[in-house]
Amino acid sequence: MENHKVLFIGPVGSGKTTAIRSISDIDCLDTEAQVSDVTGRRKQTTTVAMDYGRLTLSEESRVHLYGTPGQARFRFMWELLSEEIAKDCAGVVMMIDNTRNYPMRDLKYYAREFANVIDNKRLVIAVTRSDLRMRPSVEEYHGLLKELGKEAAVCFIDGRRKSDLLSLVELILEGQCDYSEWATLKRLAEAEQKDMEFSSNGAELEIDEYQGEQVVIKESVVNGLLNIEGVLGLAATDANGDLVTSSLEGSQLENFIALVTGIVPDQGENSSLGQVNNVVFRDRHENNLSVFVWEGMALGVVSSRKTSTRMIRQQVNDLLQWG
Ligand SMILES: Nc1nc2c(ncn2[C@@H]2O[C@H](COP(=O)(O)OP(=O)(O)O)[C@@H](O)[C@H]2O)c(=O)[nH]1
Ligand SMILES: [Mg+2]
Repeated sequence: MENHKVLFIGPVGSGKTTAIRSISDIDCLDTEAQVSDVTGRRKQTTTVAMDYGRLTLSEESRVHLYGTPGQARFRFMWELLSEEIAKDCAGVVMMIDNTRNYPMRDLKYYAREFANVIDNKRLVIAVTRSDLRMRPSVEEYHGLLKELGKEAAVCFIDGRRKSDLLSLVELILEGQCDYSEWATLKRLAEAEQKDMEFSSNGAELEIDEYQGEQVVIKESVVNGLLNIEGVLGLAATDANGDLVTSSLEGSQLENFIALVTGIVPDQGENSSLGQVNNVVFRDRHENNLSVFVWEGMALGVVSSRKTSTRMIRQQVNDLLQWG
């Protein structure tokens, strides 16, 4: 019996769980939890541990499918999966959701986070939700991969279509597996999904046109953040140091300005938005001030002491990508 492994990585909502479920011929491991944060606007549950599914190709050949949780707060699982599962996997499928605000930043981020795995494995970029937004285009992704010095096929797929996913697995296993019935398998899948409706379930999401990869703090991001329980206010400055938005007053605002014009220590790369530095301060009123700095811009979020600052960080990331 040949056992092949394929690892699925990528941001929340890009379709990893859906993909693995659609091609698995066994019931999938369920490590989904209800989402309680801004992710909930996009989907009801999120993977907390990992996805696992299995695809039997023939009596001699099986494919084991593993999916990582998307949110960076479950990063410990990424390390485990890259160390244990990825070392002998046939290849990696990186799923990218084309409707996020900065999908190419996601690609860069996951390429960096999983560099030790993908540097010596076959990599396929699977772009989903292109039914909702066409750009970035295949050419734009190719350009980015070239810039990064990475070789990978770029496939625009529908993450819900089994036949599309079979094509991805076929690409990964090409030359590594003797199975030759892919065409039949895909035809069967197409027949199965013939009567299924793949609605563009994004109509209610109001997805903006692609604006390029320059991070901007949109009004919807500000409102989204202010709606989070425990968030008391925020302020942001642009690359020139000018205040672009603020709901802070008095000493809180002064603190924020003083901090961003001063020196913010480097806390490492911890976000798909590139080099985002994040430090947390506690103010006189025992509230937390989380400061995020990237590419000269700064965002300060004041939250009550009871609210987890890690949660705030995740929400800032999700909102900047989705808001
Ligand atoms: N419109 C559209 N929806 C998709 C596509 N691919 C996946 N989805 C939906 O997007 C959501 C993805 O969620 P999930 O699989 O949990 O993503 P994960 O966080 O990567 O595991 C599901 O509701 C899918 O039905 C696509 O290509 N187009
Ligand atoms: Mg998932």
